[in-house]
Amino acid sequence: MNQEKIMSSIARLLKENRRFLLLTHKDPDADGIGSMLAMAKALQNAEKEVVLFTERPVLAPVNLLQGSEKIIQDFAPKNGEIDVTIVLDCGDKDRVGGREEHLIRCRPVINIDHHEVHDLFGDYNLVDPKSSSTGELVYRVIKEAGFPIDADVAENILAAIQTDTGSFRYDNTTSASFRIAAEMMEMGASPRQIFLKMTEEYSLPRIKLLEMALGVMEFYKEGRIGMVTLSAEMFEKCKAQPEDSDKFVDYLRSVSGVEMAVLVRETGKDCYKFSMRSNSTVNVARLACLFGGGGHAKAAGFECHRSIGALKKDFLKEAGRLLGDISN
Ligand SMILES: [Mn+2]
Repeated sequence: MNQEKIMSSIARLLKENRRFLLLTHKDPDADGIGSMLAMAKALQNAEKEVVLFTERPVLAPVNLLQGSEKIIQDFAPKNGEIDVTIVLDCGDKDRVGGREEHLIRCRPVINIDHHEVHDLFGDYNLVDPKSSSTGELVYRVIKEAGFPIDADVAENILAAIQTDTGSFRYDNTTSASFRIAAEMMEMGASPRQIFLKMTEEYSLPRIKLLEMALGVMEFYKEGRIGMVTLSAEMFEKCKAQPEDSDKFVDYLRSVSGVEMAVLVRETGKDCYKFSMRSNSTVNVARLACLFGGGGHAKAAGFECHRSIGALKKDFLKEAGRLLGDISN
């Protein structure tokens, strides 16, 4: 099925059904939650019933988005209680967090996403890696279904696009992103308000952790790879939470000559999460795939259960190979 056909099938499903379950990936970001909230409000505006579910309560700053208080963590659907499940911004069935995985048995499942690596787990997969964000795709679906866009829908769509494009700075920004953003502003969304909501004042633990992170920067392959490894002990020392290291990878990325920035975080005993950003044509999603992860060409990640020494060695070998392919 081509994209237009999928789009119209999805729009029809939305119009013809009444009870929807909305899910996103675990540790959701503003694109996941913004897409969920925009879709939910648009469906409600069309007299539909929605259940918004995440396994864990949504954290700051994403919980500041309009309507996030409607997201619940306690839901076990009875037979026939849900007509359609919509999974947003999730390219991998395993990334739909623990209990959500049970929930995606409420079929049919619509999958709306823009990840490059994708296992197409839905019955209807609207997957477009060229889209800056899932928010942009949600906008197109809402338009296709003819549901009205109010100020709340607009705020959430703009928040999704604005954050996934790094405020329209990243390579994934297209003229379509600006057009949709402009329309959302006309509907009442404010980029300034979204910026203020999404960029909370930084906590002291975060700054202490940042100080440590900058102190342990490492560079490999003639400075083309920049890496920071944060141990669980470092988080403990700073009394920092995992989300406090969000965006640290951008510091590495800003170092002249760095083509690939990598933030490694210890998530458990001999368990590490790698977040990668590409500054060049190197496709980090391909690298993530080799280690069982996924993502986009410019931003990807994976989690691995191994000792850090062996893991780093293997990672640098594969990363070096990928960089070698580029320079040749
Ligand atoms: Mn996204």
